[in-house]
Amino acid sequence: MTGHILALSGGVGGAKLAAGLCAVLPPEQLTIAVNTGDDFEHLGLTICPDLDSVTYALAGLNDTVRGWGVADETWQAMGMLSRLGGPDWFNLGDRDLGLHLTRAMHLRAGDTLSQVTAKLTAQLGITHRVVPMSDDPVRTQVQTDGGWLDFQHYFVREQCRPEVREVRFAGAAEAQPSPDLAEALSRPDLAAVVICPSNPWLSVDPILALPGIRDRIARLPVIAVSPLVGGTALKGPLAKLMAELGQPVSNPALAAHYGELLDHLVIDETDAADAALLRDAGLCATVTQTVMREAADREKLAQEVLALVGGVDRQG
Ligand code: FO1
Repeated sequence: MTGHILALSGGVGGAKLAAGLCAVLPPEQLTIAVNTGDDFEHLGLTICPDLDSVTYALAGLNDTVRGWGVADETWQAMGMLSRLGGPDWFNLGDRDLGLHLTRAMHLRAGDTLSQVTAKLTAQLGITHRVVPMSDDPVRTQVQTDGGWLDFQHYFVREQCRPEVREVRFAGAAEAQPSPDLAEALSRPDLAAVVICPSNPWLSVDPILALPGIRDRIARLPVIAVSPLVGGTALKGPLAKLMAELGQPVSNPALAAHYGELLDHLVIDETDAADAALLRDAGLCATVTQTVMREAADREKLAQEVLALVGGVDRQG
């Protein structure tokens, strides 16, 4: 396959396919644009959970059991913070804090989020381009019976318990795509967009909400890997959220959400029956194993996705 690939990713689930793509594509052929709608300011630090999940996964530092943060983590700083009466609902491990303090230092010195991310990923030995979707603040918020909640308050503090009526991305309309995302989108050799198996409503929509992104992507082959497995989400609030937003928890509903943008949906073998429904709706569908337990699974899925690129017929 020739040409450049733009991958859109949220956190943990997306990071797995991002890692697979990095294993099979050289750095100059791949840009991974990451959702920053989950970001927030906490303890005077800028927390970027999805950027950090992708960074830790590509650096081989991620905690695969907990799903987020760094492996072999310790929690001494949190213990002290808690003892001192600080806000201890959001857990920042000692090693993770090292990254956050370094990011804070660079941001305070005037770096953009893109510049800091380039420095942090390079320091961790990552040669592929991991870029924030935007350097401007975009904040995902969910409407609940108790009013609008900032994303991490919903996700971590409230453990996704409140029913979600609506999702919005504060600041998205005024935000610009980051320079590296804009550059990837303007490349004449951009061959396809790969939407990683992240939550469409919470992790991919913030990227698509940036001005100009949908229009540009609509002219490219777009291949998404479904985050649904066996008719539900392996992790996270996707299934609960789809139901609360009045959607059937299914691949056809997920594809309908992406609408015209999407050309090809890759679905898990446990959902093979959805393929005919997707094809009836005019989409291409590929059935394979999308569950990525090991590096070999991630690479195999990445290879399978890339093999589809030539088969999607659109003009860039
Ligand atoms: N998720 C949790 O469920 N509890 C936490 O305390 C928590 C802390 C945390 C700290 C840094 C970081 O980068 C991520 C963290 N996450 C935590 C994960 C994160 O909030 C979510 O996985 C994403 O925002 C959803 O993609």
